[in-house]
Parts: sequence; C-alpha cells; structure tokens
Amino acid sequence: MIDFQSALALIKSAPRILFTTHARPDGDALGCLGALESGIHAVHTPVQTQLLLLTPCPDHYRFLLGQDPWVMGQNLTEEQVKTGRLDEFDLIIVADTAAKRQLPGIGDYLTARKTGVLVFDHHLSHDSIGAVRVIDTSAAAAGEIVFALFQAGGWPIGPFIADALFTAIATDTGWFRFENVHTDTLTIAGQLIACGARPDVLYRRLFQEFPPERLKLQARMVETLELHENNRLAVMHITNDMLRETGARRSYIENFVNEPMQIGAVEAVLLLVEQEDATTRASLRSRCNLDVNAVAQVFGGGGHARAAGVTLNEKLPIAREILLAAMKAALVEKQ
Ligand SMILES: [Mn+2]
Repeated sequence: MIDFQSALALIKSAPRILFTTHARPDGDALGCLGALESGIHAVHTPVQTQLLLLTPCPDHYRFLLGQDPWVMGQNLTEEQVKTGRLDEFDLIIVADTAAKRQLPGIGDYLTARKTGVLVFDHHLSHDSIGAVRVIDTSAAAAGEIVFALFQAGGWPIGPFIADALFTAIATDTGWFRFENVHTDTLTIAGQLIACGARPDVLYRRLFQEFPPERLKLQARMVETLELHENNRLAVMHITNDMLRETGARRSYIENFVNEPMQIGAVEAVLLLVEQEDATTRASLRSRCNLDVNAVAQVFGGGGHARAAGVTLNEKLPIAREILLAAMKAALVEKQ
C-alpha cells in the first residue's frame, strides 16, 4: 500500500499548482494531468491550476485535458524558467516521469527546486526530482497511482476523470494486452467504468479517428521492415521525407512500434525516427526477457524492461547500426 498522506498534505497546502509531464506526452501522461487538474478543483477550493506541456498535445488526446495547456516555447520560454517564472507556483506536480532527460526545459529547474515538487511515476529510471515522490514501478500506468491517490483522498471521480484515468491505464497497457496488466489493473478499469468511463467511445476516439495520412505513413514504415536473428528482431525506420511525402504528423508515430509483433517469431522491435534536427529517436520493445531499458540506458535513454526510448545524437543510418548491434547483442545474451 502506498502512503499518500504527504502527497495529499502537499496538495492541500498549495493555492497555485502547475502540472507537467514528459515530452511527447502519451495517453498515460495526459490522462493523469487531466484527471489530477480536474480532481483537485473538486476537493480543494480556491485553487489556481495550470497545465504545462513540454511538447504539444497530440490532437487525439486533447479531450483528456480540461483547460488549454501552456506549451514550452509557446507560452513559456526556457529563459523564463531559468529566471524563476515558475516560482509563483506553490506546487509543481510531475506525472509519469521523474527523469530529467524527459523534462527538457524544466529538468534542471525541477532538480534544483527542493520544495513544492510532487512526483507520481511508475518508471524504473529516475533522477532526484521531487520533494515528495510517489513511485510504484509495479503499476501498469501512472494512472493507477493517480487512481489510488483519488481513493486515498476520498476525491470524487466523475465521467471526465473516469475517462481520463481509463485512457491512461488502457493506453499504457496496449488496451490491456501487455504483460504489465495485473489484477488491480482490471479491477481499477472496472471501477472507472462504474464511475462513467466509456471504453467503446474512448477506443474509437483514440485509435479509429485518424486521417488517412497516418495509415499512409504506417505503410511507408512497414516497407522498411527488416528481420534479423531468425526473425526474432524487427527493425524499421521513419525519415523526415516520409513524414513530408505522406503529410502525416509526427505524433501519429506513437504505437507504430508494435506493428511487427503480429509476426509470431518477433521478440523485439527497434523503430528509428529521424528528428527535425537530424538526431534520431528510437523506440525499443521486447516481449522476451531482453531488457530494453538496460539497452536504452547505455545510450542515455530508458523506460521499462519491455518498452523504452532513447535519442541518439547521430544521423539515422548510424543510429540504426549502433542500436541494431546493441539489440542483437542483448538478444543473443539472453538466449
Ligand atoms: Mn506511463
């Protein structure tokens, strides 16, 4: 059982609260922010709240947020953060990460700030961010931890919050398909449905309302598929040209990495995505005992044992060779 008393006391004592999460926010990150921001208003008045995203909110997740978020570089600059702009907030709540590298623009500020930072996270790798940290690496999603906070505080969960937390948990578990699903995951999901979450509506909204450009980009990515190590390791890539030629948005790439898992022999996947600044972002997945968090950490990335990410300061072909070699070595090692 997690002790939420310090977290609840910290929230109660804060008249102005800022909520933030990792760059390239996913369903768990945004579901937690939406639920927390809305939930706090219901139990703790008057309170001023502000959401801050470090990269923009993907359109298909916008419904999870009750208010327009600030976006780093648009409503707030790194310079303003450095000169103390965020000191006006009594509390900064960070959800779904505690890793500095995932908090571009505010990581240093959060590390230096010794009071008024509260973290809810479920990742293996983290830095010393947060005066109060609620970290449970056994939770399938940060949304499970936030749900437990609502319960510990006796906070009401209406349909908006139920949808947000259901989305957080459902997206981080691949809609309840991944190994991280445990009994509590489904119990909590059931309780959220009882509070008004609508799984059918959410599924359609999250996965079946994309424009054609997304499928066109996916087709281009699938054309790059290569299989190594007796089909156990799948490698794919996406270039800036592919994004431009298909007209697809970068945010559509989320979840593409799982496509090769429909091949029975595939145990691990490496997806490389060329970035606008010509560096390379890689997503690593595993469904065997290969620990992709360990592989990613060698290059300054991280995540979970079965799902991790890393950015290499290399052009795509070089990054591909480096990470392919590392994945092959890890796969052979774990045989
Ligand atoms: Mn998460």
